[in-house]
Amino acid sequence: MGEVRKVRTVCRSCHGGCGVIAYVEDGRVVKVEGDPESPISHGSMCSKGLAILQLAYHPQRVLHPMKKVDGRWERISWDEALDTIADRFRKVIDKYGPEAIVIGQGTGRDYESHLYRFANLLGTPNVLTAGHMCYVSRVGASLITCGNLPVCDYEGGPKAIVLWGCNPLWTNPDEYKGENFWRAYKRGAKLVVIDPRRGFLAERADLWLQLRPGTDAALAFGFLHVIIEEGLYDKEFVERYVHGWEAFCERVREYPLKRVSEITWVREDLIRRAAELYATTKPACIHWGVPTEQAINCTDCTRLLIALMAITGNLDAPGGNVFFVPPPTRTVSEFARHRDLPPEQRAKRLGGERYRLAARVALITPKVAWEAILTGKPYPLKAGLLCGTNPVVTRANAREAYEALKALEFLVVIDFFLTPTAELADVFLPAATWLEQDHVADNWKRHGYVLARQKVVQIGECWQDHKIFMELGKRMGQQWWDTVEEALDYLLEPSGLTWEEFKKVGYLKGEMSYYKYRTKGFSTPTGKVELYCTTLEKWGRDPLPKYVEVPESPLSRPDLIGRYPYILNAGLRNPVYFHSEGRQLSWLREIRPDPIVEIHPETARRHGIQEGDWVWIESPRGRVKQRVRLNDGIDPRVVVAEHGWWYPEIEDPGHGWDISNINILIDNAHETMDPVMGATNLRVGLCNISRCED
Ligand SMILES: Nc1nc2c(c(=O)[nH]1)N[C@H]1C(S)=C(S)[C@@H](COP(=O)(O)OP(=O)(O)OC[C@H]3O[C@@H](n4cnc5c(=O)[nH]c(N)nc54)[C@H](O)[C@@H]3O)O[C@H]1N2
Ligand SMILES: Nc1nc2c(c(=O)[nH]1)N[C@H]1C(S)=C(S)[C@@H](COP(=O)(O)OP(=O)(O)OC[C@H]3O[C@@H](n4cnc5c(=O)[nH]c(N)nc54)[C@H](O)[C@@H]3O)O[C@H]1N2
Ligand code: SF4
Ligand SMILES: [Mo]
Repeated sequence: MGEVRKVRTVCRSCHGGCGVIAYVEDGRVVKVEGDPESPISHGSMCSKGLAILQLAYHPQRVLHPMKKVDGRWERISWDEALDTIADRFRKVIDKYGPEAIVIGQGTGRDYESHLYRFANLLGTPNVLTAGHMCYVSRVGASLITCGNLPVCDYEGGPKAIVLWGCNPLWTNPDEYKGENFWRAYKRGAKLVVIDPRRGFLAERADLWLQLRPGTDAALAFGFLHVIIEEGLYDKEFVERYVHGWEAFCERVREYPLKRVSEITWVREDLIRRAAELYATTKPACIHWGVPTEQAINCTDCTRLLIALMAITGNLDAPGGNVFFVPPPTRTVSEFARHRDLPPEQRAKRLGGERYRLAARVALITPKVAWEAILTGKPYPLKAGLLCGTNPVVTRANAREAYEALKALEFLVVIDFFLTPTAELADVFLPAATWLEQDHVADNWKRHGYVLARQKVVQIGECWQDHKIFMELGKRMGQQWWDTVEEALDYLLEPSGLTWEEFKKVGYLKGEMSYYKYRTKGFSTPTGKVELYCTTLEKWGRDPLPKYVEVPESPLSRPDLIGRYPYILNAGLRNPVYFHSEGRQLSWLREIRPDPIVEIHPETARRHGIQEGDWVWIESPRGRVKQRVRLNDGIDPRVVVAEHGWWYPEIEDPGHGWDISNINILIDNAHETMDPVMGATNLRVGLCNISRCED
């Protein structure tokens, strides 16, 4: 037995944040455990975080760069890999311009600063993320409505909590841990759960609103209707800090409870009681989840929920939805040098004219990328670099994503494993996990924290993503630092700390203050909460929110309902997997061996299906199979399926990406997407089910 060394660091097997103590023996991590001193997690860790040991030392993990030669992977050196990429990128730039290169990532992984800097200095406006339908869409809609993202102040002691399409105990999303919610709930807060599915929290809720999937914006109108009609709003706040109140009220009047109830399937009296509970219990917060964004009403739904927070006086009030103050470090946008992207390049952003809000937050929706690759319009995309994303499994209309990525002339993928997406690449670069990197982790900045994630070990030849962007950037003639640490010093400079010093401190917390609008106003063009949005108006869009029917629903597509009679609610998470990750880790796979589709027992009876059967789920775009679990906590008209499935154990290069991948079934036509954000309607469609005979 060698000597055991303990290193304090921060997990990022989900969006991250939990404090970790890693035990190292002979240069190998032998154990990780929760750090009791972490202000975020207080010593707890989940299955995904603990499984990092299996991931980091997994036999299928790729530990060196590779290139594809005649359809087979060959090991190469970092020098050769980076020179090859720089050379190919330069050729594309010479011939088509930098905009012909798409730079992509998936969900937030604390390297946006570096990825965006690389893209901006390269001169391409075409950055593809998950932000069009997740989180960044929420941030964007918040920016144009109230200037900043409102976050639940669980620490401030809410007396009522509305979980609006959010399941924090399973998902620990963004800048939250389920733990924050649970503490506030245990202190006696009332709970309203808005969810089509009766889960652990719906069972415990004071009120559970089982809405039809995808109708959240209509339900929000119902809440507003009650609050305005009964005069339960904060009149002083509305008078002083709201822009467009009269026009907004007029719009709300178009949604009486009867209409809302018909759209949402929620009983009128239940909507009324929930709205009253929220408006009369002070303070109260709304925790919104990603299903409210993966919809045609993405932007408007966010705006409606902000309206609820604002007019009840809960915005930036202790225990309400607040604007946490981040610690003094350099912002991502400054580090990324967004201003250095020349205006003529910015103007070329794919879909930028149509999806103005997406352009405002510097991203594109995948649809326009696939179109540019497959049709050459409005101009061709020729090369791509994807870091930490598996769009073949995680994006709408997966077959189109697959065809498009296959058609790219040159593709680089940065990952741990050869995923179905990585198999389409020409060059593969091996990324370091969170155990193998030094970084100022900032996914928690909107909750007031940045955290020191320090390198515990080196494994194989893997590099942390930040270093990959730096070294590739330098080869492309960009201005970067010599080392990862120097870049971190630059990030930390406003705090007065160097990376070496910050590592010892562990984290920084911004100093919180409430009601900042009383002295500074809201950071919008009118300085107020814009329920009537002047930015949308400037863009020639409806400045007031509205409900648009789900694009593929029994109401909007009666022509499909005979063949596809069920509403598919796609993308239920489970506690052990993060999207398409983790299927190769036996600790996790033992818990969840198969993709699960939930159906109501009545539905099962109708089709002669039993618990555990494999079933085909079919939509107008194809069919995939998953395994049935019966759940009487969903509506018999709804089918709830998991996303993210592929089979690492299948050896051919497709790795079974088309067997159980629910996103093959999901549409991504422009008409189905949010008109300003390009959010894909990932969560809801029509489907049929039938027992697999084989
Ligand atoms: N374990 C695990 N954790 C994760 C992830 C993961 O894949 N696995 N993914 C991460 C990511 S990137 C994200 S964005 C977050 C998302 O995390 P959350 O925001 O919590 O969202 P979900 O878990 O997708 O859905 C939350 C709840 O919304 C319900 N729901 C489904 N459709 C609708 C609808 O139309 N309206 C309403 N009101 N409710 C609906 C679901 O039944 C579910 O109970 O989780 C993050 N954390
Ligand atoms: N139908 C349906 N589809 C959905 C959803 C849904 O609710 N329903 N949810 C959507 C949402 S909210 C999101 S955010 C997207 C997520 O979409 P993605 O981000 O594409 O999904 P992941 O599977 O988490 O990540 C892809 C890859 O990143 C790799 N990876 C993990 N960490 C790192 C790292 O640090 N560096 C590098 N280089 N690679 C890393 C993993 O090995 C994995 O192969 O999925 C979306 N897809
Ligand atoms: S919740 Fe996220 S950060 Fe915490 S241990 Fe689990 S995977 Fe890691
Ligand atoms: Mo997400």
